[in-house]
Amino acid sequence: MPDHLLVRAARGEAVERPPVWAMRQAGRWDPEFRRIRAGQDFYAFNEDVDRAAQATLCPRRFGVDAIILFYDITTLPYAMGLPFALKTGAGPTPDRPVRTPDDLKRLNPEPHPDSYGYIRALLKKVKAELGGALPVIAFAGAPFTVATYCIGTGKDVAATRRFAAENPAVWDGLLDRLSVATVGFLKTLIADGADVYQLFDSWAGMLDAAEYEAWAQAHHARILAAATGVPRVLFVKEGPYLDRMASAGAEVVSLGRRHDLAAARRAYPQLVFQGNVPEHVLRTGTPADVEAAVRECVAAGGGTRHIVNLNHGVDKSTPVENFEAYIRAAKGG
Ligand code: 1CP
Repeated sequence: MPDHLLVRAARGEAVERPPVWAMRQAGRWDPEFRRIRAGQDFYAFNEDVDRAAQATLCPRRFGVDAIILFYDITTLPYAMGLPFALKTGAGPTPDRPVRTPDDLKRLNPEPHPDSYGYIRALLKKVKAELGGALPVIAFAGAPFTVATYCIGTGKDVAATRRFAAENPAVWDGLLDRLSVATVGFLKTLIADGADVYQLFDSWAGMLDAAEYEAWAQAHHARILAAATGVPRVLFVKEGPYLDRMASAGAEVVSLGRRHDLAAARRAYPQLVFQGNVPEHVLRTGTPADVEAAVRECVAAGGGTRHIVNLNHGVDKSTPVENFEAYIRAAKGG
């Protein structure tokens, strides 16, 4: 079986057209996903491998060029010993947020692969069902973004800063443990056959340059240096520090709207860029608006060293016909 379009593009090879997928493609914007998910507790649903596989494969019917596994960035700290519940409006919330050195000690930096055995089983099942037709993307949250959920602050960066200032040893220890665990987790999924992985540092784009260096960049570099063997994508939601992202060690950098795709390609010819169709056009525009935005992106992407994606995840209010237009236009239809 020849290598997948997405894998070839991620390696920088000449391709017939740029591949397309979307962050958060398996999600609540899709009525089929909502039907399968049917209000069950998020983490219990995820451990039900048959149904999690159905959720993972939902976007296949739209013609995407890759399938991202259905789990969450909090799945790993859950396996490390920190249970979460998904609360409406608040996102993943730990039953007992990490506060003290003792809380930290309860987080196992080397969880046994059986503790996330349902993710490994999901990967195996999804690969079997795809029969090689599409590549499978595994992912992890980067330590900074995952740590914000472990301490219970999420995207409230002011509250995260306060926690780090008041509990520097717990904060640094938490980032460290998450880094170690993330490397082990990704290496396991690579050995199990994941074709690509993406590291999501969604909230690190709100950090100042010094914080970014210590809390984001250092950990990206460490993880990307250790978990190798497949193409790697680094995503920071509207990340401002392109130069740092470009030197973290990932072959592919996911680009937001604050950067110009054609200019980024000229500045970093050795990299592959992913992005950067504006998510809000899918959420609020017409199918014709979406097609125009995709065509503009494909032109700026120059045909190679480009993976079509959004600047961030598909919003839950996105109309299905706009997602269809997104894929159709990326494929030149
Ligand atoms: O009921 C549901 O189904 C809840 C929605 C949901 C979904 C579909 C959550 C809760 N997690 C997921 C799965 C998920 N999460 C995937 C796999 C599916 C896919 O991408 O198609 C991925 C890659 C994630 C990653 C994730 N979770 C990120 C990074 C990406 C991003 O959007 O920036 C983050 C920040 C989270 C946290 C999270 N998980 C869920 C919620 C509601 C949130 C909070 C997000 C926020 O506050 O914006």
